[in-house]
Amino acid sequence: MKSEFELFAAAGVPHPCCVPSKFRLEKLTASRSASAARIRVSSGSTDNMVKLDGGSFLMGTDTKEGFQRDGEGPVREVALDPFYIDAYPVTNSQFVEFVKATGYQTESERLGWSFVFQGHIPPERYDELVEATVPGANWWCKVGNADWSRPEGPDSNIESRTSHPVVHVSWNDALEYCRWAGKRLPTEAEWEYAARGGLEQKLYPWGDELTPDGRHLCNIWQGEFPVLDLAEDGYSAPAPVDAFPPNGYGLYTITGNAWEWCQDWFHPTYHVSATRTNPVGPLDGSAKVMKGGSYLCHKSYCNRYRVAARTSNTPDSATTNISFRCVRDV
Ligand SMILES: [Cu+2]
Repeated sequence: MKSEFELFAAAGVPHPCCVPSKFRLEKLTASRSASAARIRVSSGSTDNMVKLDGGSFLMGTDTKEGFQRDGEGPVREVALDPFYIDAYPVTNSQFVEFVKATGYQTESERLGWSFVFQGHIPPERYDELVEATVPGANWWCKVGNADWSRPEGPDSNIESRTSHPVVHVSWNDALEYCRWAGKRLPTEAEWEYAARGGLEQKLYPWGDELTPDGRHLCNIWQGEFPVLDLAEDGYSAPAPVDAFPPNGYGLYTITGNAWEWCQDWFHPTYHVSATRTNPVGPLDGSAKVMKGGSYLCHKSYCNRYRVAARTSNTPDSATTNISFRCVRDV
């Protein structure tokens, strides 16, 4: 019998090293009906949001750092209406408020497991906690009862992590949070425009140099993945959402730290001929766009902490390095 992980590969779901997939067909069907067209939402509070003017910007990259197979190119001019975006990713304490108000159970809770990074599991508890690993990416462990409030499984908690991005949230979970907050997920174009912070065609939200004057400006992996994390940036797991200086638009930890869900379905080439005014991505797909990279990204295999980088995951997937932030219309 095929393992569930082998089934993802058989279904042709993108499966990059740093974000494993859960992939349940019935969840995919439900997500498809929820996400086909442009939505406009403007009821939520604008506290801790930044209003961006929109207008035209150059999206994507044609540089050698870009992954052409991901569809990072070609560079194209995209026009956006003004919108508000959260200055920070949604934190654990904000997610607590949402769950208290609604009683919402995340997909990881209902499913009874999630993906935990091997380096966060105490070696002496590995055999007890790890039910399976992902073939070809065995640093991803299936851990029972791991979820947003117990990120490393039973006995773990978020008490000292109230200002960290909420993790183990699927795209479907993120959508429920947005609905409650009177907001929505950013489109990929909105996310990238915001992440660029007003700079044109730079690799990172602050410029082209990863560590200007030796300073770390985002939380990614230093050392040898996946065995040695030197944590030279100060963190070997998600950092508080305000751990690094903001970009030119006042947005914090927009790259590195945790991947951020976008509204759009992922396709490697759809955008080449699609509309360039308020684009929302393909009408259908099997995986949702994620942007920004995470604390597990390293240039030796995945320098997707660049603003033009993109990856994807099925809308029911969740890991210790996926989070989101919200936008709302003006
Ligand atoms: Cu990565």
